[in-house]
Amino acid sequence: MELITFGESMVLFNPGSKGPLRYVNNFYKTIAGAESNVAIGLARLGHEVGWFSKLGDDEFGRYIKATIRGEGVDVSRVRTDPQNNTGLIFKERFAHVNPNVYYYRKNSAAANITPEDLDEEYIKTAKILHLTGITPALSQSARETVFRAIQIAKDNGVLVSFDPNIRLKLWSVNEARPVLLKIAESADVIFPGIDEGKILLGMEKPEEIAKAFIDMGCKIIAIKLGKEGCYVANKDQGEYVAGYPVDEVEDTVGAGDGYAAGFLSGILRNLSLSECAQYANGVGAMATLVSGDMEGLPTYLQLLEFIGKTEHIDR
Ligand code: KDG
Repeated sequence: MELITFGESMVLFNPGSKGPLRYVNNFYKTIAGAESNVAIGLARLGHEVGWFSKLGDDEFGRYIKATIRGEGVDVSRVRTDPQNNTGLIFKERFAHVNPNVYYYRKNSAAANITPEDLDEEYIKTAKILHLTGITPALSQSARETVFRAIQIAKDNGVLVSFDPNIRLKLWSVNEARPVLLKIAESADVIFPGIDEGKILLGMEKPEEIAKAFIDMGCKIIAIKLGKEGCYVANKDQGEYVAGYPVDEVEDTVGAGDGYAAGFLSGILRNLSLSECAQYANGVGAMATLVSGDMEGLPTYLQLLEFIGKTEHIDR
């Protein structure tokens, strides 16, 4: 595998209309999950990727597994939990703000993941292990699983990639900060949003945030700046890379995962820091054009067309 990731995926009920959920009568069923979004993004870009989690022994769990498998992601290490349900998430859309999400995932099957659910041999085969800050927010055992996976990666020369993905509906800032900083210290590549830099480090300037993470031991820092693009740095250089403007944003949820998938594809293709950032900005922008957390993630050809590296032929 080029990349392995794990974390909770949920069945997402996406509303068929905007407005408060109590007035919404139609939903369509799809899937959500930061880590599976990244895995699907990379698979569409042509990479060999594995994702795993613990799913309930229920129809929703079977649906998630089949969907992710259908995207070409290896799901051979997914575990089933006969005792607990697959988590659910509802989205609520408004015209003027980012969508709200409502989680129904407390004590879900994925929250019951433990270090014993890790297949050490499998993780060892990867070039990159990708983690997010959502998993350690789920439960104490999920947190322990993240740290055990990091240990396996570190012992076997697997690059650790980390998206802090702070979710304040799952834990408080005071609970999250020390845990996420501890993971950041082990990360080789980190993808903080600019707001997350502020929450984690109390800093606002991308250059300062990048330096703080480099001083912690991170090798590549890619700071997401929304539609402005990103600031990327390593110990020798730092630069702003402009985003790709889009006319009609459909759904911002999942854009950060698209960004990570684009960047990691660049790393797997041995591209320069600025090329990785262009891929990341491109995939992140494309993810916002389609409703749903992963539906808008492009194929490699679609990405190259979008960022102007090849021509689009439509007929
Ligand atoms: O990054 C997008 C994810 O946040 C979304 O797909 C759902 O994983 C999810 C979460 O926990 O919020």
